[in-house]
Amino acid sequence: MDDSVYIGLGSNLGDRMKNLRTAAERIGESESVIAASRVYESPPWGNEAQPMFLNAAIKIGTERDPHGLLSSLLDIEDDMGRKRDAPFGPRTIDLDILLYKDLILKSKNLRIPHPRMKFRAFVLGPLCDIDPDKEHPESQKTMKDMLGEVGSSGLNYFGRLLV
Ligand code: PH2
Ligand code: MG
Ligand code: MG
Repeated sequence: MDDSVYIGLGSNLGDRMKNLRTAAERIGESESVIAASRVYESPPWGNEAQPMFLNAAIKIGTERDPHGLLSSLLDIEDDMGRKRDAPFGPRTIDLDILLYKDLILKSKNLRIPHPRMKFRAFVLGPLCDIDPDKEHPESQKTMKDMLGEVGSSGLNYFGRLLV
């Protein structure tokens, strides 16, 4: 049984690095942060007419259930001024539950594993920094193999998340 929970962080508005760090600190106030990835810059996926993104991931231990964790992440997004306009549009901060233990969950407002992570180097790259041999609970593929499939072109090292 794997108890790890992985959160994806993204920002493409304002001081992007500061936004990622503030969000990681805020998460650390209520969860235990076990590991952090590096920070990467990549072009916007899905809606190309917007600024470049910074992305990272953290591994946490949590006592919250998935919906409880989601609502605490949404509170942090709201506190940090996140506006919810266009799907895939620009955002000060985006906090996504990527993997929650070995759970597969398909509810109306929450799907775990994150349904688009398998297509996204900006999610898989950070996860590979933390746990390259972690298996996806549906495909049983490792993060490393999944990153190999999508390739990491366009994903550029930008800096460290935690200093
Ligand atoms: N998030 C999106 C849409 N497109 N592109 C990149 N590079 N990084 C993101 O985090 C991202 C995106 C909506 O969640
Ligand atoms: Mg997202
Ligand atoms: Mg989101």
